Amino acid sequence: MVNCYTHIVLGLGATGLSVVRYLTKQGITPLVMDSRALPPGKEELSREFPEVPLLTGGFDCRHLVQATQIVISPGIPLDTPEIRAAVDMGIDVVGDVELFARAIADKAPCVIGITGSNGKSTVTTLVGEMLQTAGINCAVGGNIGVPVLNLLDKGHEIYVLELSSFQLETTSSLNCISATCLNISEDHMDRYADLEAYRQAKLRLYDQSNLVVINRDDPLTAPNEPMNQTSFGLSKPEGDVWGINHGILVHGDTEYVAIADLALVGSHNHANLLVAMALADSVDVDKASMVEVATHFTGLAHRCELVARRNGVTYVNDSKATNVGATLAALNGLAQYQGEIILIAGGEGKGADFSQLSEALKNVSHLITLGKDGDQIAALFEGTIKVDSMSEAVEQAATLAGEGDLVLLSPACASLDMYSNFMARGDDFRAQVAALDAEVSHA
Ligand code: UMA
Ligand code: ADP
Repeated sequence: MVNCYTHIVLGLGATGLSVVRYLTKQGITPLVMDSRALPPGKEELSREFPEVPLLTGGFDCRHLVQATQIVISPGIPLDTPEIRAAVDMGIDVVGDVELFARAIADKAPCVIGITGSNGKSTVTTLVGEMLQTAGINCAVGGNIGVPVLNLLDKGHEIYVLELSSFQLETTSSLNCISATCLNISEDHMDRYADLEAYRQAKLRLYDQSNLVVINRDDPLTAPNEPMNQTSFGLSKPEGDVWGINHGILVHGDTEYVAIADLALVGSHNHANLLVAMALADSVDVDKASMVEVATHFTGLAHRCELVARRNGVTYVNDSKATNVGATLAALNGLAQYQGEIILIAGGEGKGADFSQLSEALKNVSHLITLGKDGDQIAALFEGTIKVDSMSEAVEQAATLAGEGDLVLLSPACASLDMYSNFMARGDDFRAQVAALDAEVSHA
């Protein structure tokens, strides 16, 4: 006979810890399980919650079958056999976002939800900044890095949430004021049967929103059936939707801000700004606040971030390009670049089909690959230089680059084969670029 726990938390990363904190606050002592031998939150759990038991190395079914609620972390697929069995038994299997949704269920709608394959963090941050500039007390969180349960009980009027397909799989009760699916391109193909299964996980957000903001330029973002909707796109708007007319971001006939005055560059960022404005508009943010942010926000770290100019060579860190779509956006954005482009790519491919990169690679003069699936990208480009480390990659790039050229780290892959996350990879790139200067000064 095993001890019986009504609540089980699966996964002990950032999410698992936030769930334990939330449940214990309500007087519930959950059991925590993680399939890893040494989950990242182990020390913090024993320090903060010594009374909460932790089982590692797998999910013990004897406990699972006795629970009334199982809260799973986004990194654990619903299809894991032990979880599937629990769902089939009728046990309430939810994610942290669903707990959050239930916790605010008696309030008026107060969530803006953002999903999509690329641009989520940028748009989430933009919306948060626009609301704050307009004097709305809002919280920003979710997949962007702050578990949603950590945002509760702090007196916020509006929650701006970045939501991943993983989180949406286990969420059904969010009652959003407005929500968007920014775009759909292949990602996480190691977890989904196909692109459509991944898309449907994302579109679950629409069923939980009073207004949906769809991307006119990406038919895959259209809802399964007509809804209360508006749209954004790079074309001139027809009617009361968001678009671009004669180089100006507009809402219907109303002009907001000229592209020439934006702090962000690249057409994908024009789209990001348009949808951010549409979402901010859904909570009555004034035009001046939107324009203020659009003209000052220069972008997040690790997303096409300029890290150095050295000997006339520009080094750009796009480590957050963890899928093919993001790298395509970076390369397409640089299509008019005058100098040579040296691309560093590769990492954990997550089952992606890299062939879509072939066309864009024609803009690249040299390709340097690294990581677990680097060879798959190397196969698309004649003369690829294969390396084993970031330091080698940056050294090779620096040797190849001349004045006016650009070295771009945009891996089209996740980082987990070599790093703890995309930030660590981007930081390594930056450090290796800085080390080039040290080498020169020692020479
Ligand atoms: N894992 C196991 N066994 C377990 C639990 C997790 O092997 O029992 C593995 C997962 O497969 C994954 C890793 O551990 O590789 C981390 O998973 P997790 O669920 O513990 O992650 P958290 O630390 O809780 O962070 C999660 C999100 N991570 C994932 O969805 C993988 C974070 O998004 C998010 O910021 C955080 O919750 C707060 O909401 C990160 C991410 O990579 C940035 N997201 C994916 C993406 O953006 O592409 C979806
Ligand atoms: P996410 O949170 O969805 O990963 P980010 O805003 O962090 O999105 O950006 C991730 C990557 O996608 C970066 O490489 C960035 O340059 C690129 N990107 C940003 N917005 C878009 C977009 N609308 N379409 C395609 N790529 C984009």
